Amino acid sequence: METRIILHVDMDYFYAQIEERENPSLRGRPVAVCMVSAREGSLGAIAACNYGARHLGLHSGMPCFLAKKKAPDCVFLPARREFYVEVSSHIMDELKGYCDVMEQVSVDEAYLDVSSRMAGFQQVEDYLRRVKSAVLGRERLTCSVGAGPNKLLAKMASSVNKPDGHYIIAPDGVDSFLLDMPVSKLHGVGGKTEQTLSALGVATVGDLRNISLERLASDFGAARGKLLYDHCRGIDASPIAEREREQYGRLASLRTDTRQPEELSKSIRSLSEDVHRRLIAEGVEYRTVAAVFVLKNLQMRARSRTLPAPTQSLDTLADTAISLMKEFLSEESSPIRRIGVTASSITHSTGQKSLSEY
Ligand code: DCP
Ligand code: MG
Ligand code: MG
Repeated sequence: METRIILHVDMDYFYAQIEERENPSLRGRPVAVCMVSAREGSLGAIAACNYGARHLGLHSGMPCFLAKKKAPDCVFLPARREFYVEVSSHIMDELKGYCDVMEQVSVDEAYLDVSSRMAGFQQVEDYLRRVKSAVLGRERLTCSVGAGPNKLLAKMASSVNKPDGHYIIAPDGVDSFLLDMPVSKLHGVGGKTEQTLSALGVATVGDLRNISLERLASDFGAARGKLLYDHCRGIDASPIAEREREQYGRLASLRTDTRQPEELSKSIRSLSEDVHRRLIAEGVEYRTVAAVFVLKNLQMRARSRTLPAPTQSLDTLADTAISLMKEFLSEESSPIRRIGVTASSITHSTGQKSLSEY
């Protein structure tokens, strides 16, 4: 296989950084974004922390009530997941322009195959800076980017100089990057694997190279054994697998908090037009429509409906979202601050229009 050039882009403290951007008075303060249990309205676990909050010992996954005890001066905010997903989709659209194939792996990270965009690794640094400034220009958010000859190394590289950093592992730098690294830092080596390896006298990635494939296969099974054998050598042939986007959505703030059906309908129509444009551009159909509501107290609610068959219709999208909005108004009494429309259950359009669409 020819040498590939793979980038891994990962946004810095993603949810928390978005909240800082939205509210500049948060800058310089420790901030944690908490998942909220929709039913009880109570705080669950921390989803994201900015670096100030990390210095106070907070981390994602930590229960929020514990975090509040540990760091009472930290700002705790409820997660606005749909909004972050919306921001994420703009970033992913931007990144797509910088590669031939892209694989989005989570809300804030993606692999980009940029092999055809440059002559070799000596040009990567320049390119990384361009990618970072494109993301910053589009969404005013920083990210960290790693480059390597495969996904394994690109991913490890992106975390080396986090936040707002970049790091490049060229093919001739793979060994010096890996050899002295603690084996626990190798992708896929968790606590239990680390223990088993330690019993074999393995502390560093370099030590792991001394263990035979047969031995690894007998201790970890054929598939995992082979993976460990390859990964400690910096080998990873896995392809960049483009994934279908799961949903297309738009969210917008209303001029004032409102419960006026006419005004909400108008917003829904215009958001639907945006979503529809993207569906057409990518040649896809949707089967599920959701209307999303951010209430006055910033809590988020959604109502969704699945249609009998996939469609690309703009009217169906808008009308369904409007009827969901009316249902919502009859059930909830809070004014609405932001409103959104999403289309999901995405499939590729067959190109055949049903008679009713002519
Ligand atoms: N996330 C979450 N729950 C977790 C971990 C993450 O909800 N247990 C969400 C919030 C994060 C986002 O996913 O902002 C991205 O996750 P990352 O692991 O990339 O973490 P961050 O972007 O927050 O921080 P970093 O700067 O380390 O990438
Ligand atoms: Mg991140
Ligand atoms: Mg991430």
